[in-house]
Amino acid sequence: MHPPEMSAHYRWAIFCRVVDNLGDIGVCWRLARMLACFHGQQVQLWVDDLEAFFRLCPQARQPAVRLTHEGVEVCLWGEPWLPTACAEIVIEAFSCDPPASYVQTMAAHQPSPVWINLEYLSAEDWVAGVHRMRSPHPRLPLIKHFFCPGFTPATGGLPREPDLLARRDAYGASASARTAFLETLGVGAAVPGALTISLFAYAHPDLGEMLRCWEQGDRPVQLLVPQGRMLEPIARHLGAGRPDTGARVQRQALTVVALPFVPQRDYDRLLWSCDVNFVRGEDSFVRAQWAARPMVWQIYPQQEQAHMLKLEAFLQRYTQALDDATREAVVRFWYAWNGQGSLTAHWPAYAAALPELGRHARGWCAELAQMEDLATSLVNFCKAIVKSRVF
Ligand code: TRH
Repeated sequence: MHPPEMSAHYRWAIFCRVVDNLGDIGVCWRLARMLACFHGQQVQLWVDDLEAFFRLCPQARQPAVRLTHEGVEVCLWGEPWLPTACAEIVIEAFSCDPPASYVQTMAAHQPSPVWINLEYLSAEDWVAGVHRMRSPHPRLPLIKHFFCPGFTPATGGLPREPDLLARRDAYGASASARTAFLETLGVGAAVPGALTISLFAYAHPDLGEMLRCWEQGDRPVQLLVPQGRMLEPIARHLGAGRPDTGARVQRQALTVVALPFVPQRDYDRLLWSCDVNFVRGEDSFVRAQWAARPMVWQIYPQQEQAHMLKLEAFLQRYTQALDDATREAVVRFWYAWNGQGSLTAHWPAYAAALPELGRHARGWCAELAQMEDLATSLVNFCKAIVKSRVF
């Protein structure tokens, strides 16, 4: 990573609405933390659902509507909005519309704050055209800039802590670190020869079919499932009650272990511990790429199947360097995991391709790591605007 040129400390406000799930706060918290910890910025994170934040950061939990954690001031974005001093850089995550009175304060501020709309991640080609685009406010003297994370240097890049890959490699070099970490999650003795899979997903109508396939497979599968909406249907399939954290249920070749919901700072180590990671949404999807292991992505479903275009766009980039057979194995299984195609028909080819996919995942990760990371490109972009407004 290139160290940011900006040594000045600016006041940042990040606005986050938790629409559903954990991706909105997952991305915002990660970005806020990176700006504070690695770029020395003064960051306020306004979130309308503190519970969602505490789920990711249980160690920060306290009965307060404002707290400081890892150098970030985390504040409840409550209603009504109380007058608050304006930051120099305002990030509106995913078009969440900061409070109207805060926008008025921004308009009255001299010089105008930098206003960024941080977009959702997409591998589609249009992203490069929208990234950094200016959008003047229809009435107020304010300009909003679109900032798009992405997979090419023409975008804002991906969130990546500067020490992430070194920490991953150190962890990977220590079998005892892996065993010790998995023990903290209640994963007991390893199943000999097993394929260890982490599973984080939305509901899937054919999940039972997939589980049966793993039960009946030649290779043992150890399925690690953090607390969340997957455990209920898995328990139903297994004919068990909802497994408590630490519960371990075995059916033929399949062993399911119910994990706690892992704090976000530990989730990487779960991904680094597995042979295959099933991930979803945005943030876990990016972390699985930094884990440099085979992964299966369940994209956040949108109306009228709009998400399938995004899936296709990513697959086109991700599988470009693969031979035809391996590409087909990935594309077919990922489509099946996203509701188009048979999971059981396509799992064997995907499983057979895993050694090749492991090599590929390392190459893909190394390529992505050449790009400037999201926080650094944001800092450099905002610095240039601040400078142009002051002088
Ligand atoms: O929760 P998600 O489905 O979030 C989605 C997407 O962001 C989607 O784009 C957005 O529109 C929608 O939310 C509203 O998946 P995502 O993005 O992977 O976020 C999950 C977060 O939870 C991520 O930061 C990783 C974290 N996590 C843990 O910290 N511990 C865990 O045990 C697990 C399974 C996840």
